Amino acid sequence: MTLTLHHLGQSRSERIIWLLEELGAPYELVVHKRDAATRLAPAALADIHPLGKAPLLVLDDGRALAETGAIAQYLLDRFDIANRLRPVPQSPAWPVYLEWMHASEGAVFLPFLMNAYLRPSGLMDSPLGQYMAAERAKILAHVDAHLAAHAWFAGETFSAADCLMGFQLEAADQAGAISEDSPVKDWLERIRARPAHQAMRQITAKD
Ligand SMILES: N[C@@H](CCC(=O)N[C@@H](CS)C(=O)NCC(=O)O)C(=O)O
Repeated sequence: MTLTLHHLGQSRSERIIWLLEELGAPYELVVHKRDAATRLAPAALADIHPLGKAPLLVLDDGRALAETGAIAQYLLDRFDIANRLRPVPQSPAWPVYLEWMHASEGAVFLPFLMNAYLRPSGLMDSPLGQYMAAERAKILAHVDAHLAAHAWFAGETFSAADCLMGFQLEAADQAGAISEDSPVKDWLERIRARPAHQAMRQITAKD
């Protein structure tokens, strides 16, 4: 039995496809379509894991693993023994890497995700909408300052932290939220030049 990744179209689970491609790990892919009206995941995902969200990684023994961060750590511990995609623990880059790995689904994700709920509800100018806009600006300033000083999220070397930050920043770029003089533009160009990112884009083009 091999690993099976359950991916939801146009979702954050594309980061795990990219990571699997970077690792060169063997996997089978199952693509699920969002409901056209609600944009929610189909019931098929809830048959695999109670939360019914993507990504889900079904392991060799049939256990379904949820949570992007946990899946990334599982894959790295299993397929990145040589630490190609993460700094060595105890190196100065290690805590920097850890912070961005967790920020990607933590502080960074929510203010961008809230756009998807607040905009259709006409709540962008509400107190919550204004709070989330201020949070997004703070996060983008933090990301800008980091990428102005370092080539990659973990420092001077590409790592899995770049994969985990990719979805949010590509979405922000698509929404026109990244200014032309932001170092994020250059980082986006460099991630898009990576063969594994291009392989992921070929797969997700059908989403
Ligand atoms: N914290 C989870 C979040 C998973 C999640 O919310 N996935 C979204 C994809 S962007 C989803 O499946 N949404 C569809 C739904 O909730 O029905 C993770 O890191 O994987």
